[in-house]
Amino acid sequence: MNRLPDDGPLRVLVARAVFADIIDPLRAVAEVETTPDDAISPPKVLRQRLADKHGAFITGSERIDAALLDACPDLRVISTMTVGVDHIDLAACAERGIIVTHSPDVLTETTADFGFALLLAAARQIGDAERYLRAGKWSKWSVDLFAGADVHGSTLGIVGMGRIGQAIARRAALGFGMRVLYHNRTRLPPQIEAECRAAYRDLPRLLRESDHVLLAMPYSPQAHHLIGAQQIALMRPGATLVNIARGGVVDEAALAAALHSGHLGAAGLDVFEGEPQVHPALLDAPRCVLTPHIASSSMPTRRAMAQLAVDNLMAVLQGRPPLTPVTA
Ligand code: 8YV
Repeated sequence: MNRLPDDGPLRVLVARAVFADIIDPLRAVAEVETTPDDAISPPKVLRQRLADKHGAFITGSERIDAALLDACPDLRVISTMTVGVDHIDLAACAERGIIVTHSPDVLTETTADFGFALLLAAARQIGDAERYLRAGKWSKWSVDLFAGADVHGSTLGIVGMGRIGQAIARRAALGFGMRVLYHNRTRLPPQIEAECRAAYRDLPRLLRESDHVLLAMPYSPQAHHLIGAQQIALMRPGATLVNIARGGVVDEAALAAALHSGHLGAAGLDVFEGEPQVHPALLDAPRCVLTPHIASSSMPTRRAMAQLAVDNLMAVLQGRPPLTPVTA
């Protein structure tokens, strides 16, 4: 098991440029190597930078695998400023006694706001409409100009009913009078279902019964391309697909084809399989709102995520239990 040294300085890498005032207190407990240019270190460079470190502050852009860990014998704690941990090989960390922490809860409401914003923007074709106006194409009012789908009063199917899924369900049911269905690996206790006014469905049924489907589950190999051509075919003609989970959950070529063919009414995507590359067929798909992985990006929330990541790191480096460890 990797241990902290009894004497000698602790060393930490902050792998990206994050709020200096939040990072600075780390300097009281460790030597801190920062990344002022915000460059993403390629795997080999990340290995070199972490080779002599005891702690790492990372984001979703840094991939932590067994090969990297083998090059970092002193690493004791990895603190990621994300709720999702699919970029970290948790088993490899556990084998080496490396503690992994993440930043849940503080981003739940902001991310739910954004999921809802994407749903509204996609269903009401705000992206296409804005580009049309800016391109000088608006010459007259017409009866069906960007006539999209209604969100209020319709049926929302949420796939992944964790904290963020539940926060979206509350917005949908209480704010927009929607009927809410959900699918999750495990069914929620009845009182949470009642609180969220959400009814459980298996995935095929949820896809068949929903006007809008929103993906909010964690990524795992089992979730890879969970929504492919077959699943999209089950969705209602004119339905909306929103993805704030991870790009790999959706077969992007199949989704683009369903938008081009007109089977799907709209899509709202904040995450992509090859981020920051976007599948070219999505770039020119109609009725599709695309955003650069910003669902948690309000200033107060990004600061709270960074603060929690620092607090976790400090706790472990000072021999205290972490606030929000990742539990496998
Ligand atoms: C992050 C996210 O912004 O927390 C997550 O899992 O996907 C986003 O909130 C992103 O991963 C950057 O670190």
